[in-house]
Formats: sequence, C-alpha cells, structure tokens
Amino acid sequence: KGRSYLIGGNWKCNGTAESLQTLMKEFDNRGPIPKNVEVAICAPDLYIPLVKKSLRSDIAVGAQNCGVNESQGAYTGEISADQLLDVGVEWVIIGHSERREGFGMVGEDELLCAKKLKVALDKGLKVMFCIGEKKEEREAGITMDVCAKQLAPAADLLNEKDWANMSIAYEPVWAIGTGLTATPEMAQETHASIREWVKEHVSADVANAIRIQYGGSMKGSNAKDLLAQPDIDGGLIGGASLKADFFNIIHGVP
Ligand code: 3PY
Repeated sequence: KGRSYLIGGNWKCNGTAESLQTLMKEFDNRGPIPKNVEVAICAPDLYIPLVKKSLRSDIAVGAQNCGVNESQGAYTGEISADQLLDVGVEWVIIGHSERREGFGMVGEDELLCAKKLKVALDKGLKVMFCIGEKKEEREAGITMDVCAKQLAPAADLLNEKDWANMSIAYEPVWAIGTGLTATPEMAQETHASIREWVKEHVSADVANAIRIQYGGSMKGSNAKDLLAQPDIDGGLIGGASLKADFFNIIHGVP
C-alpha cells in the first residue's frame, strides 16, 4: 500500500484514574509495536496528564474533541486546540458519530465538524476525522452520499497540505457499540469509494497517501481480516481499546 497503519484507541467517557492506570500497566507487557504501525490513545480530557505520564512512550496521546474557537477565552466548558497541545496531545478525534448525534440533544453538524478539523490542523494537532452512515442510510443505498456530505465542507475549508496531518475514520454508525461489524468486503468497498472521492475532490496524491481507518466494533478477533483489505489502513477502536485485546489488533496488522 505504501501507507503505514494507524491504530487509534477511543476510550470515550470511560475509566477512572485507577482503572486506566491498571490498563496502561497491562499495555506495558504486550510486546513491541510493529514498525509499520502508529498507535494513539484518545483519552478523556481529564485524564490526559495522567495518560501522558503512565502510557508507554511508543503510543501517542490524543483527545476526543476540541473547541472550534481559535484560541482560549470565554468558552465555558470548552477545551481549545492550544490547550490540548500545551499538555502534550498530538491527535484529536473530530466528528465522532456520537458527537454528531449529540446524545439525543443538539449534535455537531457537518460544517461545525469541518471547522473544528481546520482549527485543529492549523494549530498543529493531527486529526482522525470520523464519517459514516446510519443503518437506514445504508439500507437506502446512500452510504457514499452521506460520507460525501460529511467530507465536502472539509474539502472546502482545507488546503491540500492540510490533508497530510489527518486520517479519515470510516465508522458505520450501525456498527458502533452494537457488536455488529461491517464485513471486510463491505468495509473495503466503502473505503475504496471514499478514496475515490478524495481523488476527485482533493487530489490523486492526497487520495493515495491518506490513511482511512475502519471503526465500529473492531476487536482482536476480526481485525486481521479487516486490516488485510487494500484500502483499510488501520482502525479506530472503542471497547477493545479498554482491554489488552487492543494489542491483538495492533499485532493483526499485515
Ligand atoms: C467503536 O469501535 O465502536 C467506535 O466508536 C470507535 O470510535
């Protein structure tokens, strides 16, 4: 493929100082990370300083969201890209479907996600930008229309060089937290269409270089077959990243 793999752990709103420390100790005993794999753990903001201190040094630290504001200021409850960088964060997830949906309240629309993406990249964070369709949308045959609608405002706001510091995480919403996984063939088909979209709307070079991660109930037992697909360049892992099984995914890379 000519691309390295990117495995992200998304701890979501899980853990305590104690449980996360125990988990990080387990990670220490799980052997080396292959050279062709980059790993980042996206932790709850509150625990980031602890994670910076206790996580093995060959895993980068990420956050799960950042403010759309370009600097610090009167934004109650927000955390800015500057502040994430200040505590040593390298990666941030933007546009996870749980945030797009808003937990049954007001969610983040396509434009807000694209603006956050641009601010984070401009400040110097690397971004895992999540897109993906809901169950009804897949059944209606509009998977790629939904992905294109989520990517289009990003393509409008970004310069070509911005794309070097991000990945696209394709996460079919129906496979998140449900235990359902897209089959490797289904995921590959969508990943290839996303890469084609990037080729048409950004450039062939960006399409060739960008890593497209699969997310949605990826775990040790299904990772190998997914990661063997030509357009699957890694994973964004929820539940399994809270267990030592995370390392079975890392070691499942071809
Ligand atoms: C999942 O694996 O369910 C995820 O949402 C990863 O972000």
